[in-house]
Amino acid sequence: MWVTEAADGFGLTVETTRQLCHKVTPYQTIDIYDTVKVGKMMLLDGIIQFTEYDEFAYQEMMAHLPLLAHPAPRRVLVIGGGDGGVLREIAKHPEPVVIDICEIDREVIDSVREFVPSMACGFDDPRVTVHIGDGSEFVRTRESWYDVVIVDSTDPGGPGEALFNAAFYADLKRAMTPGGVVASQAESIYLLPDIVRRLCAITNQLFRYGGYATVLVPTYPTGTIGVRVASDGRDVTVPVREPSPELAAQLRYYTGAIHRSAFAVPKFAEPLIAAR
Ligand code: SPD
Repeated sequence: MWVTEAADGFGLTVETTRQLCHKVTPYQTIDIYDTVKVGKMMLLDGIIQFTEYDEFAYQEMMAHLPLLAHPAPRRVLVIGGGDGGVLREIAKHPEPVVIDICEIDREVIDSVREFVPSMACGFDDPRVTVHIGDGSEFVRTRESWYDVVIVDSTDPGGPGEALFNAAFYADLKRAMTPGGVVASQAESIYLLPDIVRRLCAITNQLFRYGGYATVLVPTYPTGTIGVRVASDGRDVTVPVREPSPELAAQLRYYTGAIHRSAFAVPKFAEPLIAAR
């Protein structure tokens, strides 16, 4: 059976062998398949969130870009990210003492725990505390607390909608320590340029430094996705620390060289990234 993500006038089709999970929750539908080529694959509301084949690229860049752009990230927050992949990457760092996650849909966590342990292992780190709730409300409960915030959202339109507006980012900035770094799922410059522009405009208004990093992920439509990284503290396009040998040995995508090169954008995308 071929399963297609079809959205925004574009599609990406994957050959599956078996459906492992189908749930309808108050927030979204959750589907997990086994596939011929790309391992287990999870979709939320019909949109591919990860496949085991290439998820490392996205999770590594979402986590290591902001963590290695901060000199000493002790408290880290993930908003969304209920599949655990970003947590798994954060847990490879010794510096954080607090790793909080706020995921709106407990069923995402439970489904991944049951069917995709290679992702859900991120929840096993003792520094991780899980909060079930709306991330846009959660950030209002903290002030000057997190050194790094990672917004691992779905696309706007579903439960992720609230994570793409200016009020959310203003609250999020208040929840961050001075010089804190935020990294957000920032869509594809080819598929959703208006969303890229909106996210960059919001964060350009709030933060002094920023950049849009391209990540190669063949199972996202167009084969690329972006990570928007921003901070008031320093230029986030250059790592302040290199990965330790222990960390580097566990990585398949992120290197210091990738960090320094990923923020170069093609000419047509320059106005999107500079938007205000
Ligand atoms: N267009 C798909 C965007 C998916 C972003 N979230 C992925 C979650 C992986 N942790």
